[in-house]
Amino acid sequence: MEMQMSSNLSKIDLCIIGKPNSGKSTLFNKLLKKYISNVGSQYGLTQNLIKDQFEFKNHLFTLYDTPGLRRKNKIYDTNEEKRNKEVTKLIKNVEFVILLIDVIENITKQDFRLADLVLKSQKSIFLVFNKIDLLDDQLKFKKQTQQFLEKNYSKYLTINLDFISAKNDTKILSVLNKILKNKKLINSKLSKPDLKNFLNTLDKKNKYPKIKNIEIRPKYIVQINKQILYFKVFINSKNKAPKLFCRFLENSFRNHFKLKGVPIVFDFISSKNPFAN
Ligand SMILES: Nc1nc2c(ncn2[C@@H]2O[C@H](COP(=O)(O)OP(=O)(O)OP(=O)(O)O)[C@@H](O)[C@H]2O)c(=O)[nH]1
Ligand SMILES: [Mg+2]
Repeated sequence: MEMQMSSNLSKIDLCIIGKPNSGKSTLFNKLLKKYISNVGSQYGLTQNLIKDQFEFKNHLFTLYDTPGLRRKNKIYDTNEEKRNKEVTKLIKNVEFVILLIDVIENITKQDFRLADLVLKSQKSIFLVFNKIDLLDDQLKFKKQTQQFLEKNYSKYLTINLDFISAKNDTKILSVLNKILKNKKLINSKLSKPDLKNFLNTLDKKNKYPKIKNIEIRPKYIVQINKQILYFKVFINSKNKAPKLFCRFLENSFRNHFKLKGVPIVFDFISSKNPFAN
């Protein structure tokens, strides 16, 4: 009977990654409401992947705690290298990743590297700043972080941002709720008229980036049925779509359809004969 009940739950795989000491095991235990993974101020405490399950709003979460990930040039130990590879492999097998960042250290190059790794695997990523209880002015920190990333991080529209205290159980549920919302977004099906309307809106704005004086335009977009949001974009050029254009299209698309914080794959397809209609 119990087996049957749990099979009705929708499943979500979630892993927590981040630098050593960012509070991964603390968050892991809080989400599971039991002390499973050892917590401590000692650097590199967690040495193995730890896995457990919990239920939240009709969903069965499989949660993973992972060893802290340091920069490659700080690793002298083959065991640590092996552990890193395990985490990299795990990222490819889950849907959602929480990248935990200690607010006192703030975001570093290593965090951006880890975020890139997750985004390359086309997973949904939550950049979660932890230990906000240690801040004098939490609101100011949030605003500054948001503004900084919006300005300086080209993947800003692809990520989700949160601020928590794992230790004090502050705002942890809000992260879970956002993950559930995110899952719904990932399953969006956009209709043909909606996609056409998007192209019309772009045409009206007429702000296509010019590359060597040539304006590249999307002619047609079609959604392909896949596990993730996947679109084929046909363009009016026989050459490969330039990066500038790809970024322009992706950002416009995310803003138009309010698809922030989810992975989207755009497959740009050049025309054999760009002048044919
Ligand atoms: N003030 C404060 N301390 C926290 C918070 N979360 C974790 N800590 C502390 O940070 C230290 C590291 O916590 P862990 O959960 O062991 O960190 P970890 O990321 O699992 O570390 P590794 O396993 O070494 O990678 C511990 O001393 C925790 O008590 C928090 O929200 N606020
Ligand atoms: Mg740990």
